[in-house]
Amino acid sequence: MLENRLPTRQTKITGVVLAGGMAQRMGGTDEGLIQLIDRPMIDYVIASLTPQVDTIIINANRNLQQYRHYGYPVVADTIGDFPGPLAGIATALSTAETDLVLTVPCDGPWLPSDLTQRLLDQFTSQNADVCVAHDGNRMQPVFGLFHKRILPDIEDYLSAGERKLQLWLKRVRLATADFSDHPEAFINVNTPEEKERVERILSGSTSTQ
Ligand SMILES: Nc1nc2c(ncn2[C@@H]2O[C@H](COP(=O)(O)OP(=O)(O)O)[C@@H](O)[C@H]2O)c(=O)[nH]1
Ligand SMILES: [Mg+2]
Repeated sequence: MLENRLPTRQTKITGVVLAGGMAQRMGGTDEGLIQLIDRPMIDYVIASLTPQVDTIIINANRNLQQYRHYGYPVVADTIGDFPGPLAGIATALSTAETDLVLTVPCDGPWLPSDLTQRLLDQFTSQNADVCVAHDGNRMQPVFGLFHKRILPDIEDYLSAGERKLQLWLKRVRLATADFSDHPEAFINVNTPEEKERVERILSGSTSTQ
């Protein structure tokens, strides 16, 4: 059972680690389980996410047994063929018991410690359906806060054969939260070269700047 270490927050939030991609640029290796220095990549994400949410779900499409070792529910996409992150978001929204779901990718080891708070502030003040992070140049929609009420619209969109998360966002009341002061948050590991770079940064031999 997770302790909610944000006593001022009344709204319950489920954190979802999106680990359901094919990771083609990684040669198809299951991204969340790739070793970064001495631990699977998802360990870093879960460690940063835990104090920010009330409960966690892992969304994965392979190696479900290994993901279950973390002790959280592991859910596979309800739509097959790896249609993209929106399928993972839909799966999470249909599984979560809270109205609000925070998504993060499994391949970014530096989640801001105030990710939830900043997304929730903008979500609430802009009366949004969805609030996503903005890095100063562009939206980073897999770092997002989604309300359960938009699930039917995602399902319609996916059933129509649409896939693109960025385009789907045009259909909802969208807020963004500024994280331009956290450029490291959006460094993610998509290729073996990026993995090497991130490992160098984590081991302290170089900086994120
Ligand atoms: N559930 C699910 N998640 C996916 C799928 N494709 C990608 N993802 C997840 O979405 C996130 C972003 O995917 P990634 O390939 O790293 O995209 P990029 O970093 O934006 O180029 C990662 O956490 C992936 O695991 C999918 O088909 N289903
Ligand atoms: Mg990525």
